[in-house]
Amino acid sequence: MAILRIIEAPDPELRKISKPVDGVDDELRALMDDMLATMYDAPGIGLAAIQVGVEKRVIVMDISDDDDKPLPRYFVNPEITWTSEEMTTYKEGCLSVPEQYADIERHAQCKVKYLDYDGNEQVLEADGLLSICIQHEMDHLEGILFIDHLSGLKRKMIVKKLTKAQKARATL
Ligand code: GNR
Ligand code: NI
Repeated sequence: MAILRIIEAPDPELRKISKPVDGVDDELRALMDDMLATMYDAPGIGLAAIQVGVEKRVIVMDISDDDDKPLPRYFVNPEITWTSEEMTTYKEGCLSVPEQYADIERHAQCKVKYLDYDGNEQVLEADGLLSICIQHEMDHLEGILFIDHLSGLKRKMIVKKLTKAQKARATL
């Protein structure tokens, strides 16, 4: 297993629309293993393949509490088939937008259809943090970041901070 480099905004790679995969084979499972290791190492609760530079509709996730045993989840070619009218707001962060957090409004519940680690079709009804995280990761597959849900000014301030931090690191 390998820890992969996580791409950070404003890298244009993050704006790509990820492509469906043909099916789940050993090569894709190896990618999902590396993504999960990268996510745990970061640490984060979700990771989309495009965040490690792979343009595939693949997501890994684990929202279990640190004290509980790990509960890795794998979503291949996920599709949201239903969202609730009820909305919810949560302070989100993103491994590709380091150290920036903002309240984001999303659907409180959603249903998602996907292939699991073994390539079997699954449907999942999610609420709470799971529902939020699924919508956050689905956005990545469309090249959308959580900061895109903010007003122009708030977004610009965050992008400015990121660019400044990157420049500071580059001159070290
Ligand atoms: O680790 C993460 N935490 C998080 C918190 C609130 C809402 C969404 C997330 S996902 C994020 C990891 C990440 O960037 N996934 O794309
Ligand atoms: Ni993210």
